[in-house]
This record gives sequence, C-alpha cells and structure tokens, in this order.
Amino acid sequence: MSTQPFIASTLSEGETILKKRFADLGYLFIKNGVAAEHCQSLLDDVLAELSPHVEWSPDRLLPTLKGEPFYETDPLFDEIYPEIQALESFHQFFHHESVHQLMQITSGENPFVYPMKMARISTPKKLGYETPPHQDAHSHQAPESMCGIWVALHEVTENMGRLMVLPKSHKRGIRPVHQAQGVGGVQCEIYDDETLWHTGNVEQGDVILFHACCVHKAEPNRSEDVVRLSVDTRFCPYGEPLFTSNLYPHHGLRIPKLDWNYIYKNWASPAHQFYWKDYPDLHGPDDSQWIALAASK
Ligand SMILES: O=C(O)CCC(=O)C(=O)O
Repeated sequence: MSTQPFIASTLSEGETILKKRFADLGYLFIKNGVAAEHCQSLLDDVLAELSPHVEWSPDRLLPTLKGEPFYETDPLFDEIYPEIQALESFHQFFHHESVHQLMQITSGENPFVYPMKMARISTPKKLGYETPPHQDAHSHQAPESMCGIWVALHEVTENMGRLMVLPKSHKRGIRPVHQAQGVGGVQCEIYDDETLWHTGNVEQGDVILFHACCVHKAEPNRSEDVVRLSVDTRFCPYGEPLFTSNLYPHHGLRIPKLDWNYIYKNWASPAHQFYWKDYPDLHGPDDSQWIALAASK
C-alpha cells in the first residue's frame, strides 16, 4: 500500500470544478470548509462532556487522554456518548448555513441532512479498533446519491488517527463486506489493483465529502495521549430514498436511554427537532420493528 496527499479543494474554485473533481475522485478534501470558530465552539462543548477522561491541552492545542483508553461500545463510551449526543450545538452544527453550502456542492439546492449524526472519539492505545475500510452506502443502506461529510474539530497529524480514502473506488459499485473489529464492525473488499490511498494532515475546520461508494478508513491512533475528535453525518438531495435506521441517534438502538426525547430534553430551540417527520421516501423497518430487533440482540 502507498499513500499520496489528499487532493485539496477550496470553495473559491467554484461548483463546476468541485463537482467534476468529486465525480472523478469520489471525495473532496475542502480546506477550511467550516469556520475554525464554529468548530472550536463545538469542540469546547464536546470536551466539557468528556472531562475528566479527556482534557484540552492549552499548550499543544489538542485533546488528551487522562484515564484509560476506550472505544465505541465500552462502558465509559456508553456513559459519555448520550451526553455528547444531547448537545444542541452538535446537531445544529450540521444545519449551519456554511455546512449546508458544502452539501449543496454534491446534492444540489436542497440537501437533506440525515437525522443520525456521529461524534468520533478515537483514543490512543486502542490499536485495531480504528475505522476499517468501508463504504457508507453499505453502512447506511443508502443509494449512491447519499454523501458523507466529515469535519475535523482540531488539527490531526500523523499518528493521531487521520482519515484515508481510496480514490476512484466509488466507480466500482457497492462491494462485498465481512465482519471486522472497529467502528462500524464491517470491512469491505479492496481489489488487488487498489494500492494507492490518499491521506494527510488536517486542520480544524477542514472537511472531507465522501461519495456513498468511496472506500475510506482511519489510520490507527498511535499517539501517546492525543484523542482525535471529529464529527460526521450523511446527506442527500431532498426526497431521495432514506432507510429508517438513519432516523435513530447514533448508537440509539443499543444504548437504552439514547433516544430523541433524551437528546432534546435541554434544547433551547425546537428548530431541527424531528425535522424528518414528513420525509417523502422512507423505507425499512418501522419503529416497533427496530425496537424488537434491538431487543433481540
Ligand atoms: O472518523 C472516523 O474514524 C470514521 C469516519 C467515517 O467513516 C465517516 O465519516 O464515514
């Protein structure tokens, strides 16, 4: 396997060039896609929930691990994650005008933001639990018109769990998967001729947009104590088919108290609560079927 730096894009290049690059590569790495202040404000809120397990280092300007490392589904994660999910600023982040504008590059005038929104807490000393190579089309049971958006909440350099993408991999459709350890729990097939990955250091506010079939993964976090914090969600042109698992909070079908009423309990504004209720093309199990499925696991 070899790596090359991400092909960087800027909004000033204009929609035509960006759309063409996205169609060719299957991703856009957009420098300063979201204002650093907007990211810092969300980062402060997330860190307040992670304290005392993760603390901001004012000298290094990085989140640092203070206790034991943990991974999604560990008891400590399950205790903290509902509080991060309950942050109004976390959900509103993706409905901000600047984020909406980024989504318009690939989804046209009226992007629909998926209800499920993810915060990633990649601690060091959990090697093997990093995000395996996957396609979001599989994870979210979505058509190719869906996209992913990933935003760095702080600088992420080598050995801190950077993201990697397999350029042009979106052109080969949805791939077979097998079970894997790590975020999402599945890994997709990588073909023998696919040896060149794109990666690189990112700064606070840098954004990656992924095509639904773009294969991507995370590097292991090999740092001594840095915790990589980022946020991501999915979006599509309004009206495209939406699978009902995406209507739940991330980990909501696994962590008993983590439902929308829990999330909304302290919100100041009703804006963006249950905003998908009239979505025109929902398919998949209904609420009672999802609850039964979750209970049977
Ligand atoms: O941040 C990560 O480790 C995973 C992100 C990801 O897979 C995504 O945004 O689709």
